[in-house]
Amino acid sequence: MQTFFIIAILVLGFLITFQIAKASEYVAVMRGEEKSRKQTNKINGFMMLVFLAAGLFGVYYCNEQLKGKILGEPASDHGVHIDMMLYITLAITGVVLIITQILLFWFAYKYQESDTRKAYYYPHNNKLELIWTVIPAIALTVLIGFGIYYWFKITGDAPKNAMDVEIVGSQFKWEYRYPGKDKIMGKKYYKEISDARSNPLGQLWDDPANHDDIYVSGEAMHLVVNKPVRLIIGAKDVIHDVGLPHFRMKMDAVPGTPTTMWFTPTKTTKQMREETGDPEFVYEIACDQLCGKGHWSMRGEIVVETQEEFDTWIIGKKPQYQVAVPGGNNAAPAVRPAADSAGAAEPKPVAMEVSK
Ligand SMILES: [Cu+2]
Repeated sequence: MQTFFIIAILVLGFLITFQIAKASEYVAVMRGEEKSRKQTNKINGFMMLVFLAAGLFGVYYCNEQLKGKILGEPASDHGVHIDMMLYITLAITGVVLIITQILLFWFAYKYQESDTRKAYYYPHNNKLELIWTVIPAIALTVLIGFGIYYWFKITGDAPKNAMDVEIVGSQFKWEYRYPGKDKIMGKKYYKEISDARSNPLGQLWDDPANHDDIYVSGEAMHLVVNKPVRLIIGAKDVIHDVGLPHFRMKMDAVPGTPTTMWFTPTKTTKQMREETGDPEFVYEIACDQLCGKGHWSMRGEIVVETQEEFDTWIIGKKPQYQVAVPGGNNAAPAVRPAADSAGAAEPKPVAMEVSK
């Protein structure tokens, strides 16, 4: 029994010694860690300043490098206002960005851990919360208010002298329609869409307004300088988007839901070629909605020209009615049986589509 107690005391003694040794080792490690933490803090604090300087220089450098690549002066009346809104937004957010980033990184450096200073516990201040909530809220409301104003203007009623042009997207091309002499776009029905029957937009031939409508595809859309144009936008398959970067306009093309936007082109293609010094300049229609594997090929062009040039161009076009209904008979059947048109309504594949 005595031997057992002696062994037990020895084991306990060993364990206690072992634990004390281990504990002091931990304390030593912790002391070392504290030292290394303070050192890391100093380095991090300094790196905050380096990051601030590098970041601000980066903003400046990117701007210098890329400023030649922006589109230049807008070529529409709305475009001027939209650019102005963009510049105001950039100016406000730019100033806020620079001030907040300088404060953020400078404070991280200046108020890093110090043995001579204790952190001040400051959990809440209603007045400050109110200020930094209300001021940005007012600023953003004003910016958004201008945005909504122009949005309603652009999507609202076009001026009385505006011309209508229909633009329809499908995988993967743009097609256009002009209303002809009566200035009225004829009615359409999607089941009438048939390339085989020369009716790519599904025009209803029993609507006389369709008889002079001019269908254009495979070439540029033509517009008249300084004449407002209302685009009537549609799609045949998926959602596309009429993106007109030079005019600062864009609008989704949604199947079954026509959308509109109007603007006034203010510079002819010729003028733009002179201004940009680029003899190849063309106004571009870019599909702004990822619409499938051939999305990249949905590039259309717009020619902006004088009224005389436009008249000369359009006079050479034959109304689609005369193509689809030889002899131009008004009694042509309007609605064909669904079974007849179902297969033909499929959008035809275009040569530029990527093969599987
Ligand atoms: Cu598209």
